[in-house]
Amino acid sequence: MLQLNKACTHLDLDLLARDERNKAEFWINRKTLKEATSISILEDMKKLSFRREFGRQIAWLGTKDINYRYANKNHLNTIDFSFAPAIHHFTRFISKEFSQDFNHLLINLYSDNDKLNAHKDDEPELTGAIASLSLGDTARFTFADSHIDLEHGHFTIGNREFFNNFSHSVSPTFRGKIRFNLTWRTISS
Ligand SMILES: O=C(O)CCC(=O)C(=O)O
Ligand SMILES: [Fe+2]
Repeated sequence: MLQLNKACTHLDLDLLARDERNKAEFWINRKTLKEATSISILEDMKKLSFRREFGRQIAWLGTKDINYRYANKNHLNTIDFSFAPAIHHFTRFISKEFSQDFNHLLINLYSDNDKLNAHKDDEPELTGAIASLSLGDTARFTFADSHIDLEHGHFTIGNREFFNNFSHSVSPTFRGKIRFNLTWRTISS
């Protein structure tokens, strides 16, 4: 079971301090999660079923009846966060930390040579930041003239301006093993 209090203590999200975040036009932060938290969330992954979409597999869950529509496809939440207890705890934690009601979680699963081509997460119904957690193998996240290698336990969060302005892409995994990337979003209704 996720030890939320310990996880909170070890997850100091103020890599870029709150007031600096408020001043910056674009920002993306990265931090590493406590291993116990990553393992609990990986346990939740086993309960989900994934389907193929645009070069990788996906699953989604979140607040009932919230629909995230992109690329002419609906992603309506029929599974509530409470179905996945570690994810549920972590969602509440980041929602409080960032004062944002994350109501949709899109999970990417990369295996073999899966990758994600350049895209923006700029659908008009998306509001606020997108938070993401990488588990498993490492992949390269490329944006603008820059990149970050996302390893197991890396938690990133980028603001709306970042996702509206920067295309980003994701490489195949470095060691050919599987990688999960969980992306928490807020869909306005
Ligand atoms: O796999 C990643 O790190 C990012 C995934 C992504 O860009 C997305 O789901 O929109
Ligand atoms: Fe994206």
